[in-house]
Amino acid sequence: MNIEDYLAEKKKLVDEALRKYFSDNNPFFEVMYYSIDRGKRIRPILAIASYEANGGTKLDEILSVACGLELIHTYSLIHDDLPAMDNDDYRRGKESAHKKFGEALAVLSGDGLFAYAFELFTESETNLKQRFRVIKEVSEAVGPKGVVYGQVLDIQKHEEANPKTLRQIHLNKTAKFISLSIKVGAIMASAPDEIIKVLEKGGIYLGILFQYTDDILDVTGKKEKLGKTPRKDIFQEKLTAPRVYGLSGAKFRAQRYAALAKNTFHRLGPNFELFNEITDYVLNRTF
Ligand code: GRG
Repeated sequence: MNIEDYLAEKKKLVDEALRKYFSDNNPFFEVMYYSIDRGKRIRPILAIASYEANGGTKLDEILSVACGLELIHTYSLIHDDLPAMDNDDYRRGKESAHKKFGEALAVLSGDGLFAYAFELFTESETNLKQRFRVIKEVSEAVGPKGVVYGQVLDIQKHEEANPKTLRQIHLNKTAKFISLSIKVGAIMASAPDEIIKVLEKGGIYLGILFQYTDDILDVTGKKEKLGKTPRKDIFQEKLTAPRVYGLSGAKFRAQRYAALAKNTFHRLGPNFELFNEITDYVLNRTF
């Protein structure tokens, strides 16, 4: 199966599970689902891919955890779009949550998704030890030691194009969450710690690559294809890879991070070959 087909197949599984988690509930679930709908599902797909590569076979077990990751990711997008943060009216090819429902419901949607994610992480009573570890790892990666800190750095005014600050933003805002997604799949499949460590390292390189391509697409991408507003980083004078290294420098460094990720995943043998293909897909992505 080629990588596009693989990603489409897993995305379908995640989309179906998400629909299930947002059905038969009070009308606020529809409000939250509006923002959940239409994502690329990269993080849950990475969790599933890692679970399967590590020999996991119980799809339902990993799906609830994978969907929880997508809920947290979506909460961060909703809050990022708010007027108090990046102030963006367009997300996932439609009006962002505050534009559609007003700021109060957008804030509450984010809050609701964040809490509901942790309910999904505890969904099954089996693998209690793994689930406890997943919750600990998630809390670390998406909270003040990870995504939230990355956002704190991202919203600051950066007069200087400092490469060290750029790396801190990329690492915390994006890479730790991407790496976490791979890690939780491995934890849920009871992978040995030596493998988890290598996956985590490869995941950090892949995550930095993901943010490089995000920064590059902000310069080169089209609104319809991206589903979000391009050129916002330039307009808001954000600290991005093209600002620090120039567009061609950023593209060159993206290739270097892809090579670092692939060399790392390669150490794990043929079962993990898929991660090399995912890395190339991220390097060459157009949305
Ligand atoms: C508000 C705590 C808080 C954090 C916000 C998500 C975020 C941090 C900022 C949004 C801007 C940004 C470039 C974040 C880096 C992560 C990233 C590349 C998000 C976009 O993820 P995709 O491309 O989006 O996977 P879809 O919509 O496909 O899920």
